[in-house]
Amino acid sequence: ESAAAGGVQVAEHSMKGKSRHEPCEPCDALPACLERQLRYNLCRFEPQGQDLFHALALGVKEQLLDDWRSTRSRDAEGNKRQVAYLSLEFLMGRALGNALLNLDLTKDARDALTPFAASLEEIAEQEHDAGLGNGGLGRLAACFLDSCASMDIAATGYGIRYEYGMFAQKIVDGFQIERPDRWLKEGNPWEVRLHALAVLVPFFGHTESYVDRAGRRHIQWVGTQDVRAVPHDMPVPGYRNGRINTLRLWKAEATDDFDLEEFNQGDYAEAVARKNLAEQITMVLYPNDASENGKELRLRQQYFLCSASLQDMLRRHIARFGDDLSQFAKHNVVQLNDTHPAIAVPELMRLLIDVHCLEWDEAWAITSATMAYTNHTLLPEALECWSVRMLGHMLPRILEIIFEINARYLDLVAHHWPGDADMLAKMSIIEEGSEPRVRMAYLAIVGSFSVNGVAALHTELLTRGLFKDFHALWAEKFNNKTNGVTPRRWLMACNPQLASLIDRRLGSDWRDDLNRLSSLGAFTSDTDFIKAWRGVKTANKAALAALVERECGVTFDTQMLFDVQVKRIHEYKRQLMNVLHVIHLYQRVLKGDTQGMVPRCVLIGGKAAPGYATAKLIIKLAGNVAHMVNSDPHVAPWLRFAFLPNYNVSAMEVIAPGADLSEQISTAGKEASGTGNMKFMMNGALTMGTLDGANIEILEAVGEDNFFLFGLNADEVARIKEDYRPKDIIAASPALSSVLELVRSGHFSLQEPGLFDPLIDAIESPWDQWMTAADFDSFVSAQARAAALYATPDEWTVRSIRNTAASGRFSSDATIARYRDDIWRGA
Ligand code: B1H
Repeated sequence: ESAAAGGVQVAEHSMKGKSRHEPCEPCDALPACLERQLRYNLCRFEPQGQDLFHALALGVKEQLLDDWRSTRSRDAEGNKRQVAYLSLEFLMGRALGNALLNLDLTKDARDALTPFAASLEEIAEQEHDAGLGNGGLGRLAACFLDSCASMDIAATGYGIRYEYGMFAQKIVDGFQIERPDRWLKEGNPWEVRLHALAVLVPFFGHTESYVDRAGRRHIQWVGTQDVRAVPHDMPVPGYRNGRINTLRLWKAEATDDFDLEEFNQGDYAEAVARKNLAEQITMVLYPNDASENGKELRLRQQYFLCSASLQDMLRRHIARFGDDLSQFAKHNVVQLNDTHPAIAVPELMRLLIDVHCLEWDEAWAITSATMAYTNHTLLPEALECWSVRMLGHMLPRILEIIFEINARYLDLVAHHWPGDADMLAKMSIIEEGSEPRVRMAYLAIVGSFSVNGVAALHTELLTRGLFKDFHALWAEKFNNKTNGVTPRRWLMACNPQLASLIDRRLGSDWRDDLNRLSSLGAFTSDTDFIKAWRGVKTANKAALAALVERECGVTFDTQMLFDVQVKRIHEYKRQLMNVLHVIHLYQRVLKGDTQGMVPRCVLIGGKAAPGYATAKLIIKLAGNVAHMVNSDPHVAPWLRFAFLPNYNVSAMEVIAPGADLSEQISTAGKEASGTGNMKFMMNGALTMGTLDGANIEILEAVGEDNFFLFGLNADEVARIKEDYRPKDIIAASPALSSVLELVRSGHFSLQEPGLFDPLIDAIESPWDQWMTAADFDSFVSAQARAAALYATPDEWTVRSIRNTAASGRFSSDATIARYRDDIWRGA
């Protein structure tokens, strides 16, 4: 059966027979379960390598299966609105520690491992990160899943089961090398493959119209090449509440409808081998954070995810309420994680009209009451546009529907701005030109009842700038939802020592409502508490130092200020400015100008998109500067510098607890929100930041005395852009001049003179969008203020406590509560 014609799943899931409601034997407690997994499942008698991890994970999965099943049936029978979080990325990291925390099984797991003389920490490290995302956007999706489950919201994450996740970064001679991330090679103990719930997704072919017996005209999408989408479910346990939500990841597989012609010619093996083309769809995650991919395979991934997920939602709805889809939006909401899944808008229209025989108007009412869109960036290079030609070839029926959506919507625009042809062209979903393109953000706005930004400033810039005209048309759609991070992974699990220190002072109520951390403010004159707090920080710094020693061969001293910037490498995030500051400190030490300096260890980590030459050159510069700094014994007492390879979720679990100072130094107006900033704050780091993204709200929450603010604000950046003269600024700054001169001189590229010239040229250019020169002196003096404060350890520690105390606002539970109340009404 063709997917386009029928849109039916390959096999209906049925639970005939008697097993469904019969209670079964309660499974063993974790220790016995672990033994059994090793013996009867893994068949290992002398566990080695990943064996114990696998056995433990399978054991934990077994412990949650009954709750998983009852969550599913409760949701299938209840009346809660179901949330579908559609995302091309879920940056989950490791699952074991988080599952043990949420299921309250940590002690059981330790007991279970005792006979094997293995520590839980050691075993947990065997798990491979699920790196199915690039950075903040993917990790936000993972934090949201944890919060939804913990807040008893019936939410399903729908994503792609990439065979290869985010590449592993190696540094060779200072250069980034990408290595494939075969995260599934030893199997994934958490996932459950559900072949029975597979669906077909159509591609290519063409459309035909026909008239049915009642005289109604219909469109048929025919001659399609169908790909099977097989769900692989991962459990998402809530925090000690018995809810187990689902992350449903689709894997692409070939269907069995082989080309008979090829068969008849005896090319059996070739015909089978050709089926691999279908499986390429879910082979690899595109590693371009905050920049467009534009590749045909990427569009296939997007449509594959959207079609499979919407078919799944429709099946569930019909199983619950029968064929009447009129109440679909009341019972379902789809949150689109950026425009990557925006093709869900026309796909839901197609399924409702072509497969479920609804009229356009009713289908549109349902679709536009179901979809909600989150925008995550204003950067023009990240705004997706798909060529009309490519869409017409790959998804002909979808393109027709997009044209129809656009035509009807432009009628509305014409009504609102009568006689304004420019407005029509400007606001059209189709960008005209020699190669017409579909503006996916516009499609998402038109098809959604809610459009949100991810921090107050970001939402303001969206409504005043990028989406100004849409705001004029539909002000009621726009709303802000400042990002957050889950306090389970980002405080309780990654920083157990700090969590238990807080328990000892506040009791454990804060674990259910992070706002209660504000009571820590009462202990900022308690010298014992200050001492204990610093003790925990020092222990965490030792763990971070051990990571740096192992990965970089650089020795960090826990007495020194730990100054950390970890995130994707991008010009707008200005790692380059951070490196220039390191060079500035290095020059001061060489000159003997150490008055007021404080010994400091600087750490930078992050991946560059493989095709992003400038970002890769910044990594190389960081490595070369680190080499010079670290090999000079005169510098060692004052300054150490390391570039940490392969920064990922698991690394952050060590880094955030061990940082003193968190670098959030993007050019104002460019970082939509940031979420790393929140993880650092929660773990008691002070922020060095610009007035950008959520930094503004962090500053507001913690107060100016507890935050190092510097640089231009977003309005100033926009204003100065008109007449930006970095050369004059550099000439007026002795610090910046001498730093740039030293780089220019080849001091950090003795073998390759001129290697870093492109980086310096960019700073000196009047077109430098990132305005490094404009902010440099302000950055240096904010860094000096940080050093001065660090010289008074108790003063610093008090501010560290205040940062954690004020971090409750940035729990993703608070964020999700607002999604639920304002957007997901009824969830
Ligand atoms: C963010 C992206 C992104 N914004 C395109 N946009 C991608 C865009 O592969 N692609 O095509 C991947 C990612 N990612 C980030 O979202 C923002 O830069 C952060 O500021 C923000 O905190 C995060 C979560 O909202």
